[in-house]
Amino acid sequence: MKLHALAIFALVAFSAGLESAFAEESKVEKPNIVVIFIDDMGFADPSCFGNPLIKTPHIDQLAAEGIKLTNFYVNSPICSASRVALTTGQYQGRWKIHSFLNTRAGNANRGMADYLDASAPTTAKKLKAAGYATAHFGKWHMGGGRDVDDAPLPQAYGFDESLVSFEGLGDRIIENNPNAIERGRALGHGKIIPCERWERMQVQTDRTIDFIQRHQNGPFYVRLFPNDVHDAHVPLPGSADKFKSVSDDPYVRDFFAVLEEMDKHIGRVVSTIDELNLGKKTLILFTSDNGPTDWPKKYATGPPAGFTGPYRGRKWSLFEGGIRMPFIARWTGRIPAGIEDTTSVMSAIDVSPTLCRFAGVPVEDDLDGVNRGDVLLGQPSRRSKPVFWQYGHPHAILKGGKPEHQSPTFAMRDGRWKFLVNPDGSEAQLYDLEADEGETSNLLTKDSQRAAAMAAQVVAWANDLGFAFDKNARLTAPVPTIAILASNQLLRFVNHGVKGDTASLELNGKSWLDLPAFRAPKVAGGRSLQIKGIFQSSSSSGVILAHGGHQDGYSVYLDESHLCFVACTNSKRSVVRSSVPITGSTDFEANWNANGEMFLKVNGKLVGKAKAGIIQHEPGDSIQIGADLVQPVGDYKTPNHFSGIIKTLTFKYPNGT
Ligand SMILES: [Ca+2]
Repeated sequence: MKLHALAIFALVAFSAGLESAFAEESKVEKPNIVVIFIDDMGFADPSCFGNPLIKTPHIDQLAAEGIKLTNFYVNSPICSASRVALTTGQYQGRWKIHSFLNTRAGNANRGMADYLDASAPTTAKKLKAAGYATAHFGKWHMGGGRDVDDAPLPQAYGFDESLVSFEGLGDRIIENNPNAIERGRALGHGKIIPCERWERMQVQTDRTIDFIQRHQNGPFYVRLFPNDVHDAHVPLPGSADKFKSVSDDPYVRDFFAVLEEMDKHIGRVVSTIDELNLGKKTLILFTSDNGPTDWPKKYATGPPAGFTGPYRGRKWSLFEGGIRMPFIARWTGRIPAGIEDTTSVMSAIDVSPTLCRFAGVPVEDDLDGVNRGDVLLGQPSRRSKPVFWQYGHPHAILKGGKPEHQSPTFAMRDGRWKFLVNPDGSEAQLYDLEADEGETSNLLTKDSQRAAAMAAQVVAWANDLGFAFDKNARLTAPVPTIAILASNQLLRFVNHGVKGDTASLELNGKSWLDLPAFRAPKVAGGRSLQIKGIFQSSSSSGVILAHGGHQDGYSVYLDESHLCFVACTNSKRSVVRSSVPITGSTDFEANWNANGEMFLKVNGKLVGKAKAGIIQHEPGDSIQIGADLVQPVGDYKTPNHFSGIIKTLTFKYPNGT
């Protein structure tokens, strides 16, 4: 009797299983798919996500006809890396694209590939195999351009048609100036179409519309990846004037004009779909690749353009403003119109498996992303796995232009919890995003057990991806820092007792600033270096700054009132020393160029030079201001503290990364 009941139960369960499998099979609709991926658009740039100053009526209309997700994340706060994750459904670290793709040397220096390996899984390959017509129009930045001429064309990743821009190969639009066109032509592989910056989105949208019209019988998969709204913002001359009443800053007005133009072209794509009566057959996704720009120099004239709403951080940050993006999905009749999901976490790596499931295409087991189709169709759910991020040393040193925007290297989101930490355990931060969306209240010490458990998960993920992480590191909360300008970014030095601020550092003979090695810009291999500042010392000796030791490193220091610039290359020490003693407030500039020559200027005059050669290995340890710790670079004893004032200290790495 018992057996019989079980058998019936099994039979019922089996047929129910069959039924649901059948139902699932019959549900496959092979929708057309349009993916719009804006460049550097902030969470609150579309007015439907909170733009406080201007309207984006076409994006708003799209949102009103579909679903808005407010917990959608890209997998990197920078272009190339974010694009690889979206394209493959895998964390970009698996393909060694951790930051933006640069020149060959720039990629090699950061341990990065020159392009996405053509064997990577892509949505386009899978949809093409299932009968979709496929195309990519717009910014590529997954290989090709600059001096990289051997990257595969978009066709190698499953796209029948493509038109890219300067960061890609194949037919491409190139900025309309002779040098850019010449550089583009030199790479070969495709037709060069000269184009003004303000015309790019028009051209990219025209191609998208043409493709949709030609393939209206479907199914089609088309990606529109505009170069807008990345800076520099160059709108059609005169078109920004209308924003004079909105902003006094011409730079912000230009951004608004570019944003408005972008919005208009989104409207053209959606109208095309509706005019062809394809709304019920077409899934449209709209989002951005990372947060809005955050160059330190922009803060000199006002805040940089682009809005992140309530979120902390911008581009180059793993705080929410760098990675949480406005997301809209529209599929007329399938996605309820005008709804908003404020709880379900979805990530860019989920897009590929989600689209493939809608298209009835098998999804590999080794994708990091998960199918979030139900969420898009209006059924909120918890993501089955946490989302992880890595952005920073040694692959990327670009960080935000405000100290509080700069995040640790690793991050993790699991349900309502966000955890961030550096590979040495420093700057550990735990936030409850439901209670604290601005990431202001660090719960590390209040909920240390949760933090430790999340740290263990980050370590396991880092191991899986091949990132270095000290699993025995003690988690420590952020400590006070002082930011020093280095080329186009702020380097955040840990403050050990220094008074004052970025503009004027007061050192008392015991205090110093320390830039952890994982934040230190690289100098090996002939990267040029320039250090400038003004100092007034209250003693005759002391280190102004030092990086490294007697094997490889450099320092600027006072020795018996003579200013010295020393470099050690492969244990050979070269010293440039001012012949005249230094008194009072003194301007200095220390240069070490790519040919290995050192120059020291005092009060604008060259006081000495030397041929030091080139460092072959990174100094390895931290950069110190006001001391030389661990191993001395110069002929002095550690720590050789400086006492006095150092003003407007800046670093430049003219050909660094
Ligand atoms: Ca970008």
